[in-house]
Amino acid sequence: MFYHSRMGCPYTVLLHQSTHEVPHQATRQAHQAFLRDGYVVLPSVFAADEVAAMRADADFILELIINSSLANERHSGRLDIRRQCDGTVVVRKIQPIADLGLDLARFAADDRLLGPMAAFMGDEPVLMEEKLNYKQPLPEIDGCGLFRLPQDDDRFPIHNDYAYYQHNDYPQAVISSAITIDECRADNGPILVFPGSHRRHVEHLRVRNGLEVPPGTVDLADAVPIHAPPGSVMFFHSCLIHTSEPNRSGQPRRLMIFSHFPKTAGIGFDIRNGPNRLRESPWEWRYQRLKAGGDYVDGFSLRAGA
Ligand SMILES: O=C(O)CCC(=O)C(=O)O
Repeated sequence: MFYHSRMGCPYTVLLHQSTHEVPHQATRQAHQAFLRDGYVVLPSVFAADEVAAMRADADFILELIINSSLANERHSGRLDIRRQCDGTVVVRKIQPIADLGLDLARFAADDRLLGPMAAFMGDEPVLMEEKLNYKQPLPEIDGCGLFRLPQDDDRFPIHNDYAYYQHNDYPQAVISSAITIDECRADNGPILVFPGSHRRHVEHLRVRNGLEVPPGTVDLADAVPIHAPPGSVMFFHSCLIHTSEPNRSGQPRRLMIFSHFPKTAGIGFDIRNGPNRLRESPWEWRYQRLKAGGDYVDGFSLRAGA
């Protein structure tokens, strides 16, 4: 297995062949890249059957959240969805998800994430939040009127994650790991990173779809697109400035992002996403009961029109 960082292919290093153990030397090199650039990519960490399990969970969760919204006539608080200017509806993100998909939940505790992260943070990583960024255009939905659908696309502003964390006093030592469920390519809105930008946090401005660094902080010409096959992992520092442009491929570009904090930071259990899980779960159970009792029939399917 190989990893790459800002230098791309010339800086490709053999990590491991077929085991899940990352040899010490390779971890050290990945750690150096992480310290220098604020991120490091390990390509093809997860095997094809594992990626298939992630896709199955992603589809299940998407159908669950749309159908639960339709059954309850209420926009799920987990769902970030938009109407693009061509009229198509796109799911940008569903958060949180670890209580909805067993395989995705298990991957949050996988040694292939925890091992490198423990080395990078010098502590035991503890899960703080998880989100699935779908960038997925949807087939037509009957009853779509109940959703709040801002006219917008699925881009992410130019930001770092610490801009959000600092409001809750979470430390800069949080590390995120983004697993590519689909290949990330030039045409599907891959993450773009600004190598070395993690060394200094800059205060952000509020923009229409989140927080953004002030104009002039970075030059888009310096952005490095993270192109990677399915099952790859990008580890990144909470202060690394990153962004992504709209997915123009017509296909999903799913990225599973886990964020872990160092245990010594002593952040409370599920303090970030727990309240949303508690708010949403009774509605999801109500949907299941309506469906089991024959009072609701799923109106949405990803296979419709396939
Ligand atoms: O999924 C993407 O393209 C970007 C994700 C991102 O910037 C975020 O979730 O903070």
